[in-house]
Amino acid sequence: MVTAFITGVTGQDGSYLSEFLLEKGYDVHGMIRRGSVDFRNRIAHLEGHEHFHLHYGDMSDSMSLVALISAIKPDEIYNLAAQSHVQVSFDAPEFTANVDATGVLRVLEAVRVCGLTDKCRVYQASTSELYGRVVEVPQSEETPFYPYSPYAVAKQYGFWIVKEYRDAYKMFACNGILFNHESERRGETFVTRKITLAASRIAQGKQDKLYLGNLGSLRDWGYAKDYVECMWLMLQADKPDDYVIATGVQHSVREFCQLAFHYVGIELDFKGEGIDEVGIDKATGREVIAVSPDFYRPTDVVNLLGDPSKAKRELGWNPNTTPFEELVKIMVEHDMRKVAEERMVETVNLEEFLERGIVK
Ligand code: F7E
Repeated sequence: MVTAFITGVTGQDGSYLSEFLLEKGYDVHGMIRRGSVDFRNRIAHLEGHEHFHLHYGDMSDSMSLVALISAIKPDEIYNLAAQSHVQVSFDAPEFTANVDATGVLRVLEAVRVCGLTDKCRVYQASTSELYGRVVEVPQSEETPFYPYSPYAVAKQYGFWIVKEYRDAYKMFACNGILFNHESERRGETFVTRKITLAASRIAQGKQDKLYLGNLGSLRDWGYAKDYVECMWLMLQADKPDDYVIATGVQHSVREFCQLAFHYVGIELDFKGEGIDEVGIDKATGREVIAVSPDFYRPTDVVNLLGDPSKAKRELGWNPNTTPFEELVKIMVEHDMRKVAEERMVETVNLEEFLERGIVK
């Protein structure tokens, strides 16, 4: 039986990857952090499975990583744990560096000091944010990096330390340069989920307006469930390498809004520019989207489009299993059901709280 160790198991990708590996007959071990609130909802349905095990540990705690890796002796490690919110990385840059940069080193060193360098294969969750202030469009494995946030700078260290361990110690370690990947399990403050939840609440009369930042930002959005397969494929290859994982199709935040609102039965018209731009419900003339400076970033990455040719060619991965339109539909249908179960917004403060997106 193949044994996998997943850091970040409670996240969107960790939960899909656990399901995927369990289905393949793996013994899956996940690392969780102790917290005062329950954040295990994405994996609750897996708890109790005879081959699914959870352990306490932390990316900032070398000893816990060494203890877990030496006890589990995994064949494959998927390092998905991160402070993954780009805007939050401006507010907590040191924490982000500790987890997203040095944390990767801790995992690699744990593998080495436990004597597992030859046995254990390592997948590192790298990111399209490395391309940052892009120097070319589309971006491939050959495109130079230009990280443009504390998050991306930390992830750049993670990327290079993986390459270093591959060269220096001949470790089977790979970087998956994943472009944005979304789903009905996406965190509620990332832009796609924020939009599908707000569209659902507005359609059901539970929210008045959605406040967003840069509507012109362009992203290559794929379905997270499809992307976890590629993480696994990378570790099954003959040799370790780095791969761009993307759909090769690009849309703006504005287009995402238009489609999500369309699926809840609201056709949008956008008027104005920059901070004055608004989204209007064509049928009623009501303003349902407005721009707020709260959601602008000090430096923003605005033109991401991936070229997944290498993953397609070398790993046989299909980048277009779930097209953009279907992804948005899956998310909206899920959130329409979720919102239908929510109680009515009762107080002015709570309403404001919801409208403004709670936190960035
Ligand atoms: O922003 C713009 C925002 O927060 C997308 C993470 O998984 O993918 C993710 O990072 C774009 C940005 O994701 C709002 O300025 C406008 O240009 O959904 P996001 P992200 O920053 O691309 C990469 C691949 C990762 O590695 C990260 O871990 O949308 N935007 N208005 C907004 N973004 C948010 N969050 N909220 C807004 O109101």
